[in-house]
Amino acid sequence: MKAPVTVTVTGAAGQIGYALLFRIASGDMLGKDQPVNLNLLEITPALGALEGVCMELNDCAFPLLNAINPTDDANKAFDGCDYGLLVGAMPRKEGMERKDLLSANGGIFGPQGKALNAGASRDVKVLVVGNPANTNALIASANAPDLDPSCFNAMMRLDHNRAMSQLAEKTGTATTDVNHVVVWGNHSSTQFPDLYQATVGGSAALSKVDENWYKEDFIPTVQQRGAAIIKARGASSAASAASAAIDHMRNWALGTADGEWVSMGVPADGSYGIEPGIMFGYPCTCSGGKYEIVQGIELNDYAKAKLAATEKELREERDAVAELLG
Ligand code: NAX
Repeated sequence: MKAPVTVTVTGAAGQIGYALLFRIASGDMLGKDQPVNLNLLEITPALGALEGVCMELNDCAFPLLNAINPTDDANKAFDGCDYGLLVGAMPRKEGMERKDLLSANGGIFGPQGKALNAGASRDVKVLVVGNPANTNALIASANAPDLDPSCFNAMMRLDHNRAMSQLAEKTGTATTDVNHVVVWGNHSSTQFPDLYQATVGGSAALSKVDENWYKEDFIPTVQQRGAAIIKARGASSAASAASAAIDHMRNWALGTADGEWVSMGVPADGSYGIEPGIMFGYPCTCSGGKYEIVQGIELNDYAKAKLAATEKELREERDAVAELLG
């Protein structure tokens, strides 16, 4: 058996946390041969609820769960952290402007970035789930100057999985037949779910569905899936978000299959004309614990315009939190 690694989850008593922790502890994220220590961060008023979650984790008697450390102290939570899932965030409240939401979250992700900088493993993998995920990831990274920016990702995987599933359903295939779907840009309604490279059973997806369905039905369905779930369930997506976080981390840590692409929010590096300084959803492959942005995709004018719109939104978000970026 391997030595245990430390996984820190913030917002651990929330609804995504509840769907996430049991899967991490059962080995779905890092493999059935990888013991884990769970460092669980919550705000002080939620420590009681978190205690209940810890009781349930214990009651599962998971063979891979080495230790559980609940706390309301970010420095303790991130001490020795190998994998960080930053789920806890300030929800948008009635009448709150986007700028207020961004700076309220800055008050969470700035200090968490500093705590990661102080105590985490130097090749920690941090996935930001809490919204606005891309800009929260940027804030955390900017506050962790001693960690390489590539240690920080934002979650686009739920959008990616939603796109895969919509395409499989439309074409009467399984998600395992679908590949090279990309969700570019921001985890918001400006995201661009791209089917121009996508394949279904090895053939071009757009030879199997008509372009009108793609642009008028598929894209808005994927972009607005979160709102549709809230309407149907009366609560925001939690199990699917947790599952996407597991998928993202598993691929990042253990690799993607040969030829498989996954969408990851990563620091822009100039690829596809996106200037550095924002966290942008790109097609990626992973191996040896590192991600790489897929290069060489030809973007048509439609795709270029969509990328420009989501890039613009991310730059505006970044500018709105400029004072938090050091
Ligand atoms: P919940 O409100 O159920 O849980 C959030 C938890 O975070 C609460 O228990 C709260 O006490 C805790 N928290 C708040 N501030 C904290 C802090 N400073 N340190 C530690 N914990 C803190 O929300 P949930 O449904 O679990 O969603 C969590 C976040 O995920 C939200 O920001 C949500 O918008 C975001 N989502 C992101 C998705 C993505 O694809 N990137 C999709 C799903 C989800 O909407």
